[in-house]
Amino acid sequence: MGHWKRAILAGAAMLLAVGAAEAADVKIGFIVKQPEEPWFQDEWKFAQAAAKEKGFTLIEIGAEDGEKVQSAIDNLGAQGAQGFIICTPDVKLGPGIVAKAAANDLKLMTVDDRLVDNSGQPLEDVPHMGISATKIGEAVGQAIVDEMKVRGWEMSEVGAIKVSYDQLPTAVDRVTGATSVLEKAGFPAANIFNAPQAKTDTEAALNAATTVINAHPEIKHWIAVGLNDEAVLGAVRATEGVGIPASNVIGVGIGGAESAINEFKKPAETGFFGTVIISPKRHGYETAANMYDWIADGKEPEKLILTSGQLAKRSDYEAVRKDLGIN
Ligand code: FCA
Repeated sequence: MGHWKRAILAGAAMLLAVGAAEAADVKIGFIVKQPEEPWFQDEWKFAQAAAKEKGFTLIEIGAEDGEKVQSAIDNLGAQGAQGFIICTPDVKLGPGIVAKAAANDLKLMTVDDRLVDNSGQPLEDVPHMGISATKIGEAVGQAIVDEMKVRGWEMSEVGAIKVSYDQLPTAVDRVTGATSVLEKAGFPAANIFNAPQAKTDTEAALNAATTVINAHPEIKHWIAVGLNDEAVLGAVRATEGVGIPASNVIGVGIGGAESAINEFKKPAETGFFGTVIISPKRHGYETAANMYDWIADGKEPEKLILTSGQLAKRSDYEAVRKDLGIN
């Protein structure tokens, strides 16, 4: 072997070694708005699986408000991270998050909730993975329409609790998807009652739904929709709180994580009839893996990926979860 050939080979070996050393140095942050919510714990779990597989470090951070988001990003910068994925507590923080990420030289991707600019338009330059909110909402609405038929309910005697959180566009799309299918099926628009929740958790939904139920003693049966399982569970708890039997309630959530599963595992059926299961595996594993490929190989992630969902009921949720690879 000639002198120069050996030199080239040595150079190539060195490059490989540098590449490997870099992989171990990659640090990626995964910031979520509600760390106590099972959906986000699942996202973290699957993001950690990507970290293990690819050999990078994943830093999990919960940030419930704008201030925590700002300090989380600064912390990541100080720790020498190269990028982060965020589900923000407030999509209007968009321009601020972009600026903070740039100031700390961090690559940025969003998950679940898409950042918006000052006029409410999505920040299309930031790679995002979300759910196909309208379609999934429509699946919720269809599941409820089908079950009302099975139970032989007169739609004029049914009230819909629409647990809403209008500052979050994906929440608006989800519930609007559901109510549009209801209305197309002949559900009276006047029987759809708005229950705005102050926060996206079960307690806030329970409070909002209780107000609606108390205001409408004339309603015989109740259905409930919302942006996630927690919202619908809050509405179901509200019906229980005023003594409405489960057979008079059809709630269908979105998510399919532990909150829904615990409900399905209860010995007696509750008003929580089903959920459209979405994939924390795709949202956690894929965003983390895509961020890694971006940092390590300069491979830019797709700007927008929307994932789908699948209806599951008490009777088949285990099979559906297995199907989606989220066991
Ligand atoms: C939003 C909701 C979460 C989850 C996620 C996909 O962030 O708040 O519960 O549904 O979208």
